[in-house]
Amino acid sequence: MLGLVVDQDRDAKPRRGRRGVDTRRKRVVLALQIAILALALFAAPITDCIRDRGRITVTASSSYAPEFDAEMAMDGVLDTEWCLPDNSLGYIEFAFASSRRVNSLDITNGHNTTYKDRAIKKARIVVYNGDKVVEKHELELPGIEQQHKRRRVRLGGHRATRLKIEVLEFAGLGSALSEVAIY
Ligand SMILES: [Ca+2]
Repeated sequence: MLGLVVDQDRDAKPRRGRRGVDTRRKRVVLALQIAILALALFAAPITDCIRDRGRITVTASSSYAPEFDAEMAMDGVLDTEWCLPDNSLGYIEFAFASSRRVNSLDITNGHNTTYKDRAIKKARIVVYNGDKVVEKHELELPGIEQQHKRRRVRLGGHRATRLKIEVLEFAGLGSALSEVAIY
């Protein structure tokens, strides 16, 4: 009798253990799936920033204030922005450490949640190889949106040393750019 009880316990314990392991595995898999989804949704700018750090120098015609400098458009953070002074046009330029092909551009427009909201409506993308213009592309954006939205612009794959975004029209109090990634 005692042996039977011990056998039942031996049978039962591993089953409980397996169920526990299976449950933990399911939780780990679910957590990984959520983490991967979160990375896909939110971490792309960070990944871009790490990839381009030290390889691209960002400058601009001017900026609203030091905390809105040109580098804010390529720092991997959506909530930081390059902003031009109120009611003015200008440009931002991305200079490459060495000549490279430029196949596409991901652009996330500005969206400042304070009362000073602003965004780009029209811009011209100009790709240079040295002093020579190798490509121009007109860009139209919806202006101020409720959420940051990343948009891809296909480019010609030319070899280039720098890329400039010239602001032609803005919405709200001026122009702003949250993030740019160049591929
Ligand atoms: Ca940013």
